[in-house]
Amino acid sequence: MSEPTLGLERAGLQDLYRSLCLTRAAEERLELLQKQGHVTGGLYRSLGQEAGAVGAAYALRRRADGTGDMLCHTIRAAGALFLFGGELIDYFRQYMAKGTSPTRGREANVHWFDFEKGFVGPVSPLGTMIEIMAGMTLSFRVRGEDRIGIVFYGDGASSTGAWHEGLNFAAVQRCPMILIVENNQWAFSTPTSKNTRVSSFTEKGPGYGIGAEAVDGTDVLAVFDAVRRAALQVRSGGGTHMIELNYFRRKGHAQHDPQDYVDPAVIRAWEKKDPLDLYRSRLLRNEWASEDELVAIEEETFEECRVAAEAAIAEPYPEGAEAVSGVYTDVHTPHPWTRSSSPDPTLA
Ligand SMILES: Cc1ncc(C[n+]2csc(CCOP(=O)(O)OP(=O)(O)O)c2C)c(N)n1
Ligand SMILES: [Mg+2]
Repeated sequence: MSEPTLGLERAGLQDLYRSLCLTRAAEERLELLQKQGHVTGGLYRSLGQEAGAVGAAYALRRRADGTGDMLCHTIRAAGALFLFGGELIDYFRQYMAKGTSPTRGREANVHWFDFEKGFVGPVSPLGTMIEIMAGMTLSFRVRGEDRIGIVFYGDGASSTGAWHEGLNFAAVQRCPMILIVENNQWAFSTPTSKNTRVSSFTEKGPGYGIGAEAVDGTDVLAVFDAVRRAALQVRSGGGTHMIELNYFRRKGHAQHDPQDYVDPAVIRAWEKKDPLDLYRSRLLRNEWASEDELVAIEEETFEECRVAAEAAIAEPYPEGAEAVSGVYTDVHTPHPWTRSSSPDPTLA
C-alpha cells in the first residue's frame, strides 16, 4: 500500500524531487566553477541538508508580486531560495561576483534579496536576521496582511545575543514567524554539544513561550508536513513557532575547511541518509514516479545548471571605475559627526 501523500499530487511529489536535484546540481556545478577559478569568495555546500530547505519552502505561499510569505535563507538553504523564485543564473552570477548579478558584484553568494518574490538575503552577523524577520512579520500582523515569515539559522547562530533577543521579541509580539534551526551538528569546528546544554533546540521553545517541533531534516516530506502545520498555526494567529531540522553537515564549513576534526566514520554513516537517495527510492516504491521520469528530472536539472553557469561565465565583471559605487556612503550624504571630511569611496 502507498504511503500518505500529504495532499500532494503526483506533480507536486515530483516537484520536490526536482528542487532537491536542482539544489545539488547547482552546488556541484559551483564546485566545478570554483576549481576553474570562476568563484569569488567561499563555497558552502548543503550536502545532506537539501531536504530541509526544500521541504520548508515548499510549504509556504510563494508569490512574485510582493504579497506572499517572506523567506530569510542561509548559505545552506539555497533550495529555499530557488523555490522562492531566486533565478539560477543570478545564483551563479553572485558566486562569480559578476557585474550583472543582483548586487552588481558588491556582495557574494546568497546575499541578495527580492522583496517582490519574498526573499531577503542573510546579513553576515549570525542571529540578526531573526530581529529583522521579527520586525517584518510584526508589520504583517499590525497591517493585517495575511503573510508569514520564515527565517533559517544554524545551530551555532543560536549562541548569539541577537538570536535570543530577536526570538524573545518575536514571541512576545506574537510575530507570525517560523524559526528553522538547521541543526547540522557543527558550527564551523564547534560541535553542537559545545554550543548548548540541551539535546534538542525544541527544549528552548517553552523558555520563550513558543511551540517547537523537531523533525528529521533528511526527510523532505516530513519537513514539508511539519512546516505546513506550523504555517497554518502561525497564519491563524498562533504566534512564533520553532522547527528544528536534524541532519548532518557532510562537508566542511566551506571548501577551505578539510573537516579533519570530524570522525570519517560518522560522515560515512550519514551518507546512508542522503535525502535525495531516500526520496528517490520512496518515489519509486510508492509509484509516485517512474525511473524514466526521475532520470529526466536529473538530466534536466543538471543541464539547467550547466547552461546557467555557462551564461554567467560569459558575462562581465563590474567596471573598475564604478565597482565601489553604492557600497559606502556617497558624498551627497552629510558625513557623520565622527568624520572631519567626506569619505572618498574610491580609497576604501
Ligand atoms: C556573530 C557572528 N559570529 C561569528 C560569525 C562567523 N561565522 C560564520 S558562519 C559560522 C558558523 C555557523 O554555524 P551554524 O550557525 O551552525 O551554521 P552552519 O554553518 O552549520 O550552517 C561562524 C562562526 C558570524 N558570521 N557572525
Ligand atoms: Mg551548524
